[in-house]
Amino acid sequence: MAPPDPSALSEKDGIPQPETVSSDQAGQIISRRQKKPSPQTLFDGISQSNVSALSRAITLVESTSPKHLEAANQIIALCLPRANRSVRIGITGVPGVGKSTFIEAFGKYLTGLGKKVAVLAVDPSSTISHGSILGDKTRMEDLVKDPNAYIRPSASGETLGGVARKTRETITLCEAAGFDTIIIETVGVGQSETAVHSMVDFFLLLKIAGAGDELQGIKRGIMEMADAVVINKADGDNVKRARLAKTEFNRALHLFPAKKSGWMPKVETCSALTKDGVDKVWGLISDYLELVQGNGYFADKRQAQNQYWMMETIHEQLQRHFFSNPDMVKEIERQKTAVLQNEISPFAAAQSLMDRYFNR
Ligand SMILES: Nc1nc2c(ncn2[C@@H]2O[C@H](COP(=O)(O)OP(=O)(O)OP(=O)(O)O)[C@@H](O)[C@H]2O)c(=O)[nH]1
Ligand SMILES: [Mg+2]
Repeated sequence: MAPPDPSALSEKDGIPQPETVSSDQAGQIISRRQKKPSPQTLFDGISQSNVSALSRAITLVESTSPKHLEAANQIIALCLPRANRSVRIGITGVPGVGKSTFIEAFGKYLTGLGKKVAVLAVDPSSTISHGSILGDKTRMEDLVKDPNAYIRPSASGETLGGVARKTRETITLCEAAGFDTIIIETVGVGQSETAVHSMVDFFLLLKIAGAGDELQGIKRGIMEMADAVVINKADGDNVKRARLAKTEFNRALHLFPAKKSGWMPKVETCSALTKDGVDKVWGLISDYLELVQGNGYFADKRQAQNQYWMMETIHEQLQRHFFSNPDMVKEIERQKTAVLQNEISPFAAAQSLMDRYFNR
């Protein structure tokens, strides 16, 4: 036996590994934990309405890594035949109008009717804020806890085109997971309403009663897109003003040309806080669906949207490819300087960049 080490700093050997933990098995657990589920495994989970499989698949769809793109595309291809059996509702309105509060009340009402509700968002500004819905989860307290609801914040870190495409693919995944009512929220700024309008069946503009100048500051385009205007916060002292606003909006909507759907946009008042009128909003959406499913417009619109998104995806990927090419990045900077110094016309500079990109 070796004599004990006299140093005070000496350490004893640790206790040996107990036999019950086999290093073989421990290794297996670690490797299983690290293994990414295959697209088929995720799809199987999604078709069994497994929300964690759904979330993992959405994360793949949202990833910008080319590695994930292939897996994401495979999952979407598997999900497509199961998708489409849903109603997609877009909701827009300026900050503070009550979108989150309304979606909470409306979502709870719908799950109460036995529906499965997914709430998504298109919010390209969320790169910094990490999605308004996320901060909002406190405002959707009941809906978050509802097993028949799924809330997912906006994809971030990209252009509007990128965020919108990913949201559209996320719709497919949610539908395959059995969500039959998809609500897509967007803040009424920039072009995001147009993007949301092009992926939904029904587009709802949320407003509050102002000081009698209801139509001021509303972009004409948004009014034209709206299938319904809902005047929120019609409670307390506001009820009368909300009613007046309803009349004014009704009058204004009649001035727009008839929609291809044959639907005359409706105006309704509600209070997301007291939940008063939330049922009427669903009532008018149901009327709309009955009309457009009957006259074929519902299916036609979805077909047109599919083609639109094919073209959008091409635009987006071409742009990304062009602008992320390191050689082009350098060359663009060079040409920008040349344009600035009047050495070349903007059109000639653009042409020279295109020629270089396409090796002409
Ligand atoms: N009185 C009343 N207040 C409401 C109603 N709906 C929402 N609010 C209040 O209005 C404020 C803004 O509501 P949000 O639901 O956060 O509005 P939002 O449109 O989601 O706002 P952003 O997320 O910032 O775009 C909150 O203080 C709500 O409590 C309503 O029907 N009546
Ligand atoms: Mg909100």
